Amino acid sequence: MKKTAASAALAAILTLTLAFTGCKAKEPEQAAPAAAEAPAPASAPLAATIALKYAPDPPVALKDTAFTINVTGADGKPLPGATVMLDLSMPGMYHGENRPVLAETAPGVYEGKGILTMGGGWLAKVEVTHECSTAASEFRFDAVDK
Ligand SMILES: [Cu+2]
Repeated sequence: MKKTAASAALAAILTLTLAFTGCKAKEPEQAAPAAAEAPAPASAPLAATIALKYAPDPPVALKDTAFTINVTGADGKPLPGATVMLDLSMPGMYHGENRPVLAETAPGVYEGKGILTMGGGWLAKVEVTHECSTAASEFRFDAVDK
């Protein structure tokens, strides 16, 4: 009887593990055989439109900038419940990792505050993951010194 209980617990753990790695479990099915092709994305592409806004516009270096990311699904409607990552960098210059924390403030609207540490050209990479599929967009903009 003791062994049965242990087996049941193990089964529960396995189920949980499968639930958490559900996205990865699908990868072998869709793995592309051709080696010469461009590197395959980590997961299936997501049909989504990503828009980025910032306030103030233009952003001011070393002051809070509010970032608003609107995600629209293939049906043209806001896409709620996605995981959105915003990565800020200056091309050709390393300023450390700069990924403002975002929260969904309305369906399909993801907002967060960040600080741009220098005036000049910035690159915002936005990655949206929804139900194991990912979409990414890049935006270039300038921050000004006060
Ligand atoms: Cu810089």
